[in-house]
Amino acid sequence: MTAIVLSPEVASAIAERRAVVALESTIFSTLGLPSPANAQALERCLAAVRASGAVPAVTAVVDGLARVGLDESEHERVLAGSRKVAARDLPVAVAQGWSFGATTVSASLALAAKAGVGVFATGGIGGVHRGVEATGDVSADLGALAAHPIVTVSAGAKAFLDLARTLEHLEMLGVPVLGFGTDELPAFWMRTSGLPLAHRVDTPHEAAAVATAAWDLGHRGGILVTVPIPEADALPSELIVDAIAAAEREAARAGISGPAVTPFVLARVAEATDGQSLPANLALAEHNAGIAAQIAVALADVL
Ligand code: PSU
Ligand code: MN
Repeated sequence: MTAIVLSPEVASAIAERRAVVALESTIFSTLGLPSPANAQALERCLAAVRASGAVPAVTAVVDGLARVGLDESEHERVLAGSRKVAARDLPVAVAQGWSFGATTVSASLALAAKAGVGVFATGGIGGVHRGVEATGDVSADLGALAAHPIVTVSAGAKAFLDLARTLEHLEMLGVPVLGFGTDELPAFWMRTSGLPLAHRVDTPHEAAAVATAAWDLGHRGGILVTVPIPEADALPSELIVDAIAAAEREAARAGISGPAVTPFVLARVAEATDGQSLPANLALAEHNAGIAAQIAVALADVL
């Protein structure tokens, strides 16, 4: 039988009901951030989780095994990784023994749920892509948020998505979306999107309380906690809006579609902003990891 392999540290933390935060690996692979930003992002996220008193658990497929919690040498393989594993790919990657697969939010949530991890952090979730009327492109991340009982912490969804439709889709799926210290959906590199959220919390304990209420009430899925990028790291919207428009025109011209869209647009936005998008991306990922750890600690107290 194929099982998920937990690192010894993650296994004992779960057994002892200590706080654990799962982290996806796509953002730290070559698909998410260019080197050396990816290594810096990984290091800062791991440190942020530990600084707030939780154990980090990076998810990935390594040598055909579904893994939750990696050691140093395996972190190196994440940084070099270039094969994307979303939820639909996960069983194939394991059955066919892929040497390495970087798990997206959807695959990471599946692994974290199976391992018994209750909190997950990422930069920005995938969502409904612009032009969905023609392409039908909706990230598997949304269905995974609804399917697994996990608190996901993100800076909203990536700003090149159709954020209004992404929110509608989450509503349809019954996923509670909370603004963390905000009344608006954050837009990844920017603190606001202009889209009001139905619900707000201001502390990790309040977020944990919503999660426990959801699960007590029989909610089978997760909740999404959306955290604005720290003020000092946010990018001006003019810069980002223009960079996204240029990236999208290029993606259309180059005929990019499917799973290649997100890595392509992220890379082009980094170029178009002269690399200014990268420190922002790092800062928001680190910030989310720390908030996720605080929520995991709060959950460990009440569960
Ligand atoms: N956010 C980032 N960098 C990333 C991603 C999100 O800042 O690399 C990745 C995540 O792994 C997310 C995936 O799950 O993009 C969504 O891809 P798609 O749009 O193909 O579903
Ligand atoms: Mn897609």
